[in-house]
Amino acid sequence: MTLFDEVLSQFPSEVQAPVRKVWDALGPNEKASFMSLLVGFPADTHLIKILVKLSTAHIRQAFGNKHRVVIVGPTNVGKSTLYNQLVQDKSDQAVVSPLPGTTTENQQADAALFAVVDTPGADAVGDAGEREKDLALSASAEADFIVLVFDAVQGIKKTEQELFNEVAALKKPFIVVLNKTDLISRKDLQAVLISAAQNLGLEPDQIVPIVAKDGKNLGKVLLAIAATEPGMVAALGQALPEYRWQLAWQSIVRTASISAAIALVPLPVIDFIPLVAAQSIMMVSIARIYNYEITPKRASELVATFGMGLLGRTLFQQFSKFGGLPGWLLSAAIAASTTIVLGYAGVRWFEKGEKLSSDTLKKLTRAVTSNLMETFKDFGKHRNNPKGLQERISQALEDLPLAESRSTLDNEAGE
Ligand SMILES: Nc1nc2c(ncn2[C@@H]2O[C@H](COP(=O)(O)OP(=O)(O)OP(=O)(O)O)[C@@H](O)[C@H]2O)c(=O)[nH]1
Ligand SMILES: [Mg+2]
Repeated sequence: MTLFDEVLSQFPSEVQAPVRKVWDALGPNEKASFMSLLVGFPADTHLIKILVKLSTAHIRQAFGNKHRVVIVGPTNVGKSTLYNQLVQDKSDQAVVSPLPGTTTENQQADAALFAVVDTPGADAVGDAGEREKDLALSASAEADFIVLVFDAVQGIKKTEQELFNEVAALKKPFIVVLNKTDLISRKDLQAVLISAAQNLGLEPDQIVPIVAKDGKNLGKVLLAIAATEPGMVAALGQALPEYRWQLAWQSIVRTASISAAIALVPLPVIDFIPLVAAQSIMMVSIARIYNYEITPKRASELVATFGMGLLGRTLFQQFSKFGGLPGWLLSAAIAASTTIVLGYAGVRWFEKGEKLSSDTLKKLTRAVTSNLMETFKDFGKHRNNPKGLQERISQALEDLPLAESRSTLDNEAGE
């Protein structure tokens, strides 16, 4: 069973056939964005960077001097790769290479919430190796927090144990991360963690498996760093509402594009069911962003309580009287605007348990529809090029200023 079939099976049975029809009619891009909505809260580096950026303003107010986070570990375990994930400015990036001993000096850069230091491998032998180890350990002695990196494939042997003991003896807050876990098969990962923990005298959950190369689990490392400093936790907390909105907005705008695409599919059964299905998936992912778990079935009940389908039809009748947009394009605009407003209503619902009144929903949807009609008005000539049209619509939706700030919607809703 594919992921799509699995989700579809959770919908009420009368919904499944029309949704399947629309699914089959969608292009690969829409299918892909639909599926990415299912993943919900993404642990993706790009988003973590947004969170850090949003927190920076708060942290600047809270601290004069930034905490210093030092990355140490044996050679070639991926310390510089992890460092590069954390630094803000591209020009501060460290050199990464498959050759052991690439980094030979300590280097420091701004990582927004804190300053981060990359060090040479702390396990090399010989005179050069000794010097590099001294550099790494002296940076660690000055650290406010230490990230001790080991290689998941290499595992924990005598050298790693010795380095661990030396770092632990500094009595600084630190975490142990096991990098390159992408090279370990899923079924072996737990055993690798258990064995690494055993060799270090730790519990397996005290070791964070990461993939520095693609940022996997970077969020856990950041949280561990933040947890040692209450001010940092507070800053992240203050940034969280904005961050959640940006995450939610990504779901909303993707669903709005899909909704517009659905409205453009010439179906024998024109109705709102497939739209409701897409919107329900959006609600599931918004719910996850706000730490609620709901099923698509529960989400589709929730979608129904907002009554956006009826509102969409009423607006369609009203707006089509004015002309301005051909009917097929107007349906796409309305499918998108009702989805956007529904998404916003969902955010308010999960955020504060507050249900926007039907008057507010109407007012918001009118405003967003007018705005989209204005944006879509030149798109009529692309009717015969559905792919180009789709792209234009998606782009127009992505360009709405709502991603950065939802204040337009809040104002309109009378906040
Ligand atoms: N598969 C995999 N490779 C990684 C990962 N992180 C880093 N690497 C690779 O490991 C090699 C060493 O990475 P670096 O970041 O230079 O390692 P380092 O610890 O800074 O090495 P030195 O500076 O030599 O001590 C490079 O080829 C990286 O591309 C990862 O998460 N997965
Ligand atoms: Mg390096």
